[in-house]
Amino acid sequence: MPEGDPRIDRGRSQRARFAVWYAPAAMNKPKLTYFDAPVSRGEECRLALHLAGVDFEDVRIASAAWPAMKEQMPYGALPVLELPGQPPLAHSNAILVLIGRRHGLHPADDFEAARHEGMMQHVEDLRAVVSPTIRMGDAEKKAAREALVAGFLPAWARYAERNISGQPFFAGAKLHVVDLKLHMAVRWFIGGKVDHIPATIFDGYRKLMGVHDAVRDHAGVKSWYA
Ligand SMILES: N[C@@H](CCC(=O)N[C@@H](CS)C(=O)NCC(=O)O)C(=O)O
Repeated sequence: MPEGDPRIDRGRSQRARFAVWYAPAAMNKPKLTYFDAPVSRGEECRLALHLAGVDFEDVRIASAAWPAMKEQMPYGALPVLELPGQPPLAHSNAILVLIGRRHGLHPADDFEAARHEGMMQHVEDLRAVVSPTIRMGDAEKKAAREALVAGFLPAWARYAERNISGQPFFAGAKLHVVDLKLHMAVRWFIGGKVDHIPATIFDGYRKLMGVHDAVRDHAGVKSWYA
């Protein structure tokens, strides 16, 4: 095939470039790598794969093993999805959108898809603000989280609420990957395990809590935890 021929295997040349830092292992089924905890970005990707009916290898990394692996990851973080014959894919939203597109869990309409992706970014914005408080000492953490309770978190929930267009899920009767992401974000706080943030923080946001509850009660989600 001549260079520039549309039939050229662009995937192959892309994989060759990745091979500089990533040596693909022989694999015959998708592999999702994340930390050994049923939370956050990794768990929402596991749930998406499970709901999509994908038979995947669920690789769980112990914290102690992570420093030695970090540089091997595309962006030095997890989750990472590996598909047979492809370079590893990082960033939870990219992973979720790919799974969603391939398995009917993300809108086919491009504008509606972008609207879902906007909400998925809104969840990432929340994580970017709250996650740094995890590593703070007690006094600093208390002050930072009390400030979040007074300002950022209610504002975040208000913006989420105003953009949820359907019921019980983000866009109506059907669950999409955005719902998994919203569920995981809300679940983080309402379990009452985040010090200095009341478990009731999102109580006044009916649609947001509705998405959380509808995902929790979804048969496919229940079967993942069964
Ligand atoms: N934008 C990335 C963020 C990934 C990220 O920060 N992952 C965390 C775990 S949720 C991580 O790998 N932390 C360990 C580290 O950064 O060394 C995504 O959406 O996946």
